[in-house]
Parts: sequence; structure tokens; C-alpha cells
Amino acid sequence: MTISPLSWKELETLTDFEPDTINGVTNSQACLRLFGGKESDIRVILYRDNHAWCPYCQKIWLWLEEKQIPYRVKKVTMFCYGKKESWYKQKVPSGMLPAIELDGKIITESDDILMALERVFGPLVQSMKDPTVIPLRQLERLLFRAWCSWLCYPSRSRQQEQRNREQFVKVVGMVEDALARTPSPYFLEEFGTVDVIFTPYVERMNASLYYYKGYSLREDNSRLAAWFDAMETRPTYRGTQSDFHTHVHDLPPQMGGCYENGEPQMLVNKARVNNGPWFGLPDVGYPEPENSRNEALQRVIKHRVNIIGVNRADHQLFDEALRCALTKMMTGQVCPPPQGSDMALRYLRDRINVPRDMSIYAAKQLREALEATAALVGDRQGLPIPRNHRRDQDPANFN
Ligand SMILES: N[C@@H](CCC(=O)N[C@@H](CS)C(=O)NCC(=O)O)C(=O)O
Repeated sequence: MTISPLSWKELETLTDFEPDTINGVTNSQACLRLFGGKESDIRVILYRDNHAWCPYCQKIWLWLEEKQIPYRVKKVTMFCYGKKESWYKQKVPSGMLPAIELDGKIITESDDILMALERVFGPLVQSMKDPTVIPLRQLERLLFRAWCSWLCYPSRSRQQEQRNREQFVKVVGMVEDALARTPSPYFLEEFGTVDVIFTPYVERMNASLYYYKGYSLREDNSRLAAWFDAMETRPTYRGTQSDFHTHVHDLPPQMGGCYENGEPQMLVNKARVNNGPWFGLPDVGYPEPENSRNEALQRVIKHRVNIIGVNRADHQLFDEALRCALTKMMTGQVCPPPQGSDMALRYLRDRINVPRDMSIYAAKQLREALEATAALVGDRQGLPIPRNHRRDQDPANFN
């Protein structure tokens, strides 16, 4: 049985998702975080990128959320998707992110930022300079370099590709050993600074190696698997966590390229991340929250004018097609969209950004509904996602 699309008014009645972004759980939409405190308590401003793509920003963000330090967020454009704001260049001439303003003083470089925050607010369990922490910080950098060498340079031969892979797997073995040294799933006896430091790149490694190399970091390494599971028990991490689709397409312009190895498993993984099904990918392990569809619906309703405005399709046609996808998502019923709307629906499917727009399961629900609806009228893909810039994501289009 098929149904006709619900109106925007009818769709509005189906969601009551309205989180408290200021005092509630970690989220990417907030520009003010108080944790029950007062605005006058704020001593920190965090400058981070608009889309939550910058890994070093995630490190500081997670630390502040874990410590529940009241702070303001000011969002800045990264070079790969737009023009750096001149007010930011006056504060930080290089334009680099992250930066914080602590009691009015600008600090850059994520490690220096964490040390400055520690001096004022105390360490996140362990200090950056603790003798147990320093070697693990060095191990994180070793892992980062092995990842870059494998992912971000073209291999001249199969042997070189194999050597890069072996080198990475060897360092992962060292990470597994480090995780095995304590009975807890975290790096040290208790969750702390080290886990925050490993989080951004381990998350990006998991996504990018799955997609570009056919290697599943989370599935192939039991200690890292347990570490991911433990991290995902933390609402702080869940609020900053991205999905495979977002990362594999945000990384190439930031890293200066990501190189596929063309192996059979890689090709399977790539098709799955791009075209679904998105449920069951090893980018998340905790069970789906009940309100994920409500969240996706609320986020689309809030931004629908801009979502329709930036799409190249006829606005009336896309408005109807989008409502068909949302109707499908909320009712489970087949809702055929207008002929010719397949490209427009897939354009949006490919530009949902986690966690900028919504959390990981909400995005999976929305991607599935957009794809299922598009497939009713055709198999044309949306405009390809650019690989050397992401100006298709310039937030200036959404002002
Ligand atoms: N060592 C720096 C690295 C920071 C860094 O590389 N930031 C990148 C983003 S991940 C950046 O700001 N690039 C300029 C831009 O993309 O606009 C740190 O730890 O904070």
C-alpha cells in the first residue's frame, strides 16, 4: 500500500524532539554550555569548525564536556569549505583551529590548550605530563603517522601498499598491548586524558581504513573494540561522534588526499558506506535510541527552507519529494515521490553531516528513508561529492 506525502504541518505533529542544548547532553548545535551553571561563570570560549570535522577541536570539546566546564562555542570556517572569517584571523593570524580564549587570553595548539585548561581547572583524571600519560601520547602520534603513511600517499606498488599496511597493523598491535595493560577497557585504570587524546583519530582511522582500504579497525582488534564500546557508554563521546559516511568524505580535502587500494573488500565497503544499508556498519555499536527518527525529523523541519534552497532541483518538486521521504521514515509506508526527484533526494542523502546536523542513528534513519524513496523513481546519483574541497558545505549558504 502506498500513501501520499504528509504536509509540513502534519509532519510537525510527529516530533517532540526538543533537547536542552545548553544544560542537556553533549551536542554539536550548542553555542553555549552551562552544565547547570551561570553564564557569568564562563571563563572559556572554544573556537572550533562549523561542521565538527576538525579532530583537534574534538579533543578539546570532549575534554570540556567531560570536565563540565561552562564555555561558549564560536564556530569558524575551515579553508577546505570556505573563507576564513577575518575576525578570527585577527585573533589567530594562521587561522588554525582549535583555539580557546581562557580568561581573555588566546591559546592555540591542542596540547597547549589542554595543559592550560589543566592548570586552571585541574586534570581530566590524569595530567598531560603524568609519566604514565606521556608514552601513550607518543604512541598516539606514532599511530597517526602510520595511518597517514598508508592512507594519504599513493602506493607505487602492491609491495609498498602491503608494507604500509603491515606498519600500521604493527602499531595497532602496540595500541592493543597498551590497552591490555589494565583491566579497564580504557588506556589507564580509569577513563581520562589519554582516551580523549586517542579518540579523534582512532574514530577517523576506523572510518577511512574501512572505506579506502577494506580494513576494519574496530572489528579486527578486540581491545580497540572494547575501548570503542566503553567510549560509547559516555554521553559526552556520543555527542561528538561522527559516522563513516561523514568522515570518509570530509577527510580527503583536509588530509590532502585519501587513496583507495581497489581490493575486493574495499570495493564492497565503499559501496556500502555510499549507498547503504547504513545500519550495521561498524561506526557505532550501542543500541539505537528510541527517538532517533523524531530527532531526524525535527532537524529537517528546522532547516527545511535552506535544505530545499541549496538543492538544484525545482523547489516545489523537491519539497514534495522530501516530504515523501520523511513520511516514509515516520510511518514506514511507501510514499512515491515525483518523477525526476531521485538525484535531488540522493544529493541530500550524501550531505547529512554527523554530528553537525544530527546524531548517528538519526542520520542513518534519514539516509535510509531518502535512499528508499529515491529508489522508487530512479537510480541516478546526486552531484558527486568533491574530493579536493568541500565548498558544497559552505555554511554561508545557510545564513
Ligand atoms: N598542531 C595543531 C594542529 C591543528 C590543525 O591541524 N588544525 C587544522 C584543522 S584539523 C586547521 O586548523 N587547518 C586550517 C583550516 O582547515 O582552516 C593542534 O594540535 O591544534
